[in-house]
Amino acid sequence: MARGAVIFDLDGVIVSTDDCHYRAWKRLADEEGIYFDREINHRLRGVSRMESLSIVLERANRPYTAEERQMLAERKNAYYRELIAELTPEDILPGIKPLLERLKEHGIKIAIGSSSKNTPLILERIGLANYFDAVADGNAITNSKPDPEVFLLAAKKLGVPPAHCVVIEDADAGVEAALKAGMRVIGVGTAAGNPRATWTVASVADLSWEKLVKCFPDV
Ligand code: B16
Ligand code: MG
Repeated sequence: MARGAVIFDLDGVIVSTDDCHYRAWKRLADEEGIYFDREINHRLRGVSRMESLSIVLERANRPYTAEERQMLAERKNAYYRELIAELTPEDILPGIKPLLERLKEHGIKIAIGSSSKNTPLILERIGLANYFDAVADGNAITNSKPDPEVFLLAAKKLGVPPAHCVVIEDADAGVEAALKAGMRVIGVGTAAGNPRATWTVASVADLSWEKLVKCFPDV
């Protein structure tokens, strides 16, 4: 049986696509005359595209039909894909590549647990398309974070019990999702101040290997 697994969130943990999301939503909101700033953007972390749109439209001064919402979401995604098309392996965040390699060396499984439907494109752009033991993403789930579905799916695909999985997340919604899945969770970046996380670090580059392997007693 596998020794355990680390499940990585994608946006904001592996790569800073969180800023690309912000710029794409900002462009859409400006075109529609809707107020949008980084504080509102913070609420979109980890949640699905359509739920994100509902949050953006809270500031709209008129209602939008279901058809209009669909078109707005598609427009935002086109802007976002223009930005992520520029990603390269250089955009992988500090500390990620050495951690992934060390986990592999020690027989600890690695997976992606992301709400994003653009996960395959992002992984391809940063050169990690066939790197993970399992990928669970927005294309395969019905309920996005804070629902635990994406992390439970990752664990199932890996064949590792949830209690033997550790999640690394930058979103408060993702911290809740991991806890609901019965997993331990390390809060990084914007989740580094989240008291609900099992432990927190400013960046994956600051993560202690000694502390992490204690989660996997037989390693
Ligand atoms: P897409 P994660 C999430 O990815 C983002 O944090 C969130 O801001 C975004 O709305 C969501 O993916 C859906 O993304 O529009 O590409 O399907 O942080 O769970 O990796
Ligand atoms: Mg994230």
